[in-house]
Amino acid sequence: MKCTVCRGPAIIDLRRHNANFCGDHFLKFCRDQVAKAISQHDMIAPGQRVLVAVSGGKDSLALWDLLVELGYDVEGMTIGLGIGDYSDASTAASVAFAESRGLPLRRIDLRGDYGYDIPTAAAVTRRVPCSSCGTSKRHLIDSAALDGGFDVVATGHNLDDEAAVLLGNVLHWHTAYLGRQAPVLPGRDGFPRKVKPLVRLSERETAAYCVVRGIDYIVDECPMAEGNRHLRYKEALNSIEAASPGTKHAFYFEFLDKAADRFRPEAAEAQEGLRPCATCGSPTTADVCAFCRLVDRVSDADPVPVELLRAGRGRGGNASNRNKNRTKVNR
Ligand code: Q46
Ligand code: ZN
Ligand code: ZN
Repeated sequence: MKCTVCRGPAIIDLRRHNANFCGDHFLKFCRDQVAKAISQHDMIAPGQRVLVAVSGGKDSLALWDLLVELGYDVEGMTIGLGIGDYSDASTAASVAFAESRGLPLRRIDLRGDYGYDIPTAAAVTRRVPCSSCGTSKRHLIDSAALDGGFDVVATGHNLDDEAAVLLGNVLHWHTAYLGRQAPVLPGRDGFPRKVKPLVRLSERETAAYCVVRGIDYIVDECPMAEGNRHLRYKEALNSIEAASPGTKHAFYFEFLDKAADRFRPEAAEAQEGLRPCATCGSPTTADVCAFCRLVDRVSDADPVPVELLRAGRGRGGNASNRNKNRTKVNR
């Protein structure tokens, strides 16, 4: 197998692009795809300060590395969720990456800074872990971006993520979600601008990028994600993609071109009536925002170990219920 560009030995074949690349040209391909996504969707202007949400996984570390390579002014942010060994490994990978490259990393620890962790929150609220996790991550990243004067928040959602979320939203006709599924969410009162520069790269490509760049990322998925619908949608799309390369890309980008605008009114309607939270000032449709209500409810609770939550599925929901709220909704 030869590199399509230089005819040297190729290390990867990309069937949807009908191309093979050597290491150097694969890295160039990844940088070009990210630069193209940023410019096509006006994601980041020159000189803007970017906060990257980092989990220690392949996508967020590849994103951080790519943005630095492309010359952007980037800071990382990681949140210790308290999900057993997974969270320890996640923080360790993020810290090791930042230190090895001398990059700034903001760290928040839910237990140390707010008096709770995700397994405990799931047990106390009796809801799926991804519900309190999503609420916490969104609130803390949004607040850090606004308080820190960042112009934009970048997240590591890749093409597989976006196509799987799109499939889920279509299968259930979540029209308000369809109306705000976009590679860019503009900033407005109380919400920072959010962008997804990896939308033109697949999961396999971000993993290969990390390997070629020598980035040590955590391979294990969050244990709370097992059995969720999002993973099943990815598998379904992967089997279609295997038979027909390029389908995922077409599904997502043709949606953006031809259909997304049709659902904007539903998305706007769902966000009507936002007002400042009485406690923290963040936008909410209630008197007190979901994050402040969560902290109020769970911060004094006795810690629940992640193993207990996983064994006693009833407390956090069964395997399928547990993940019902694990949508990649950004707000
Ligand atoms: S970390 Fe949190 Fe994810 Fe784990 S608990 Fe769910 S939302 S699956 S991206
Ligand atoms: Zn080459
Ligand atoms: Zn609040």
